[in-house]
Amino acid sequence: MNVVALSGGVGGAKLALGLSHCLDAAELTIVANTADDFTHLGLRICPDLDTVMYTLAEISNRAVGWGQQDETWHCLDALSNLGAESWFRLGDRDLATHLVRSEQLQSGETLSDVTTYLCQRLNIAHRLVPMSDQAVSTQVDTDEGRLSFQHYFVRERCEPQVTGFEFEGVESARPSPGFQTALVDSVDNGDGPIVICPSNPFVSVEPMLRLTGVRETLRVSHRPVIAVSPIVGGEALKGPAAKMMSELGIEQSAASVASYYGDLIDGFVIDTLDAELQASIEQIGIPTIVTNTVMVTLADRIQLAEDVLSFAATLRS
Ligand code: FO1
Repeated sequence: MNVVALSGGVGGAKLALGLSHCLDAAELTIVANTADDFTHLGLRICPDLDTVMYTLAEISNRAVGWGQQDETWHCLDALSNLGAESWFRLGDRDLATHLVRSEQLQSGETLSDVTTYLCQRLNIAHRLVPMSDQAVSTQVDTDEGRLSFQHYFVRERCEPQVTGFEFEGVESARPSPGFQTALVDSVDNGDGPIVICPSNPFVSVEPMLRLTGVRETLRVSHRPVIAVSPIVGGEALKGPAAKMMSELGIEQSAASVASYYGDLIDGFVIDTLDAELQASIEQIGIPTIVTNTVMVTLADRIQLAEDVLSFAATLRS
C-alpha cells in the first residue's frame, strides 16, 4: 500500500494520525499545506506543518489543536511587555521549533530538510513533507481589503467578509521532492489512494492542488482520489470553511465540497449527519460513503482512516 494524505491543520492532522496507525511508515506520505506560513518576529512559522507534526508526535495541545501540550507563555508575556506583537500566541515550547527551523533555513537548508530533521528529533516514523520548498503565501481578499492569511485568521478572527483568495508565489512553486516522489509513485507504481483530508478546500487544499503539475498528475494517476468532507451538518468542525462558503455565495454543505472538487475526486466521504446528501452527490457521479467523520477520540481517527482505506479498495480511478 502506498498512500498519500493531503492535509491542512487540525482536522487533517487527526485523519493523518489515524492513517499512521493503520499503515507502516513506508506506506504513507503526509503532505502539509504551507501556504499559511509566515514570518513573524523574525521567525518562520509553519502552522499546518507543525500541527501535523505535533499531532503525529502526540504532543499537540488537544484543546485547541495547534501548538504543544503543557505549554507555557513566558516569552509571549515578555514580548507583550516590550510592546511587541502578541496577537499570534507563540508558546515557549513551540518557539523552540521556530527557532531551530529559522536558523536552519537561514543556513541554507530547505523546508523539507528541516521538517525531516524535526520529525526525526520528535521520533515520528511516518513521512511528513511540506507541499513545497518555495514560499507560497495565501492572501485573503475581504471587505476590509487584502489580508495575509494569519492576519485574517488569527488577528482578525476570520471576521472580515471574504471575497476571494490569491496564493502568492504558487505559479513558480514546485511540489517538494517528497510530494513529487509520492505523486510520481502514484502514476507509476502506486496502489493506495490519494486522501484529501477533512481540511478547508479553499485555503488548505487548493494551494497544494495549484502547485505545478499536481492536478494534472492526479488526473492521470490510476489511484483513487478520495476526499473527506470538512463540513458536517452545514458547519465546519473547525475553522472558517463554512463561513467562507456562505460569503462566496456557495451553499454551506458537504455536497458543495464534493462539487468543488468535482472530477478531481473518485470518492467522497460524508458524516452520518449528512446521510441524506449521499444520493445527490452520487447523482453528480461521485461514489460516496457515509460514516462517522467527527474524530473526537483516537479510536475515531483510526476508524475513519480504516473506512477511507476500505472505500478506496472498492474504487478504480
Ligand atoms: N491559531 C489561533 O487561532 N490563535 C493563535 O494565537 C495561534 C497561534 C499559533 C501558533 C503556532 C502555530 O503553529 C499555530 C497557531 N495557530 C493559532 C493556529 C494556526 O495559525 C491556524 O489554525 C492555521 O493556520 C489554520 O490551519
